[in-house]
Amino acid sequence: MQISYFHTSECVPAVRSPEEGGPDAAVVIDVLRATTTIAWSLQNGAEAIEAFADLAALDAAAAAWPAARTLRAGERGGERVEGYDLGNSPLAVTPERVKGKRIFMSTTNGTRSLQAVRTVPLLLTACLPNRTAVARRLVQGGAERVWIVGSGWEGDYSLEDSLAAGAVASAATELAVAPHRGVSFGNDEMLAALALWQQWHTDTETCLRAASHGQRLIGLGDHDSDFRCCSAVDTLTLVPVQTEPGVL
Ligand code: 3SL
Repeated sequence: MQISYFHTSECVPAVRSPEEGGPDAAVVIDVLRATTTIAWSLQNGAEAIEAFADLAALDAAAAAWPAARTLRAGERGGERVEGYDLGNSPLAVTPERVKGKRIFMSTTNGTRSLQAVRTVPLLLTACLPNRTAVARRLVQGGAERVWIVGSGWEGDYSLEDSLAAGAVASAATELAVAPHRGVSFGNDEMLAALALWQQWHTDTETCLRAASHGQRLIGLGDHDSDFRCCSAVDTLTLVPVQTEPGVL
C-alpha cells in the first residue's frame, strides 16, 4: 500500500480512476472538528451524515427530508450557523440528540475536503479516536493507493490534521505486516506527518491546543471538552464510509 498525504482540498490533484493510476481509497481528516463529530454522530446512532460545502444546497436537501428525522449542522468560523440545530462539536451529538436522524452538515473546511475526493471508490473519514480502525479497514480491504486529505483552514496548512494523517499511516504500517504487503509513503508531506506523530503521539491534546485552529477555538470560548474528545486516540472502532456521493 502506498499512502500520500495532501494538506488541504486545494492541494489534491485531479482525481483519476485507479485504472489510470488514481487512488483506490481516500481518507478525509478534519481533527478539529468535523471528522471527529462525524465519527461520534454515527457511533451515537445517526442514520447518516450528508455533507455539503454550501449552506443553500444543504437547506434545499434538508427540506426534502422528513422534518422529524432531520438535523441541520452548520459551522462557519468555528461557530454554529444561526438557526441550525447543531454546530460542529462532537460533544453535542449525543445519542438522545442524533439517534435515527439524518444530519445535513456543512463546515468551513472539512466538508470541502470530502467533496474533493468524493469520486474515489472507497472514501473514509478519520480522526484520532478511530485512527487504528481506519488503518485496519485500509489494510484488510487491500487498498493499494491511498490518499489522505487534510482540511486545513481556508487553504492553509493545519498541524492537527497532519498529526492525524501520521497517526493513521503509523497504524497502517504496524498492521500491514505479512501476509499484507507493507506500506510505502508517496510524498514528503506524508513523511513529515509521520515525524509529527512521532513527536506528539504521547501528548496529542497539547498539539491540538498549540495549533492555530486550536488557538482560534480557545479564543471563541471554553472548548476543553472538545479538545479532550478530539485528541483521544483509539477510543472508537467505528469507521465512517461514503455510501453514495456526499453521504456517510
Ligand atoms: O473547518 C471545519 O470544517 C471545522 O471543523 C472547523 S471547527 O472546528 O468546527 O471550528
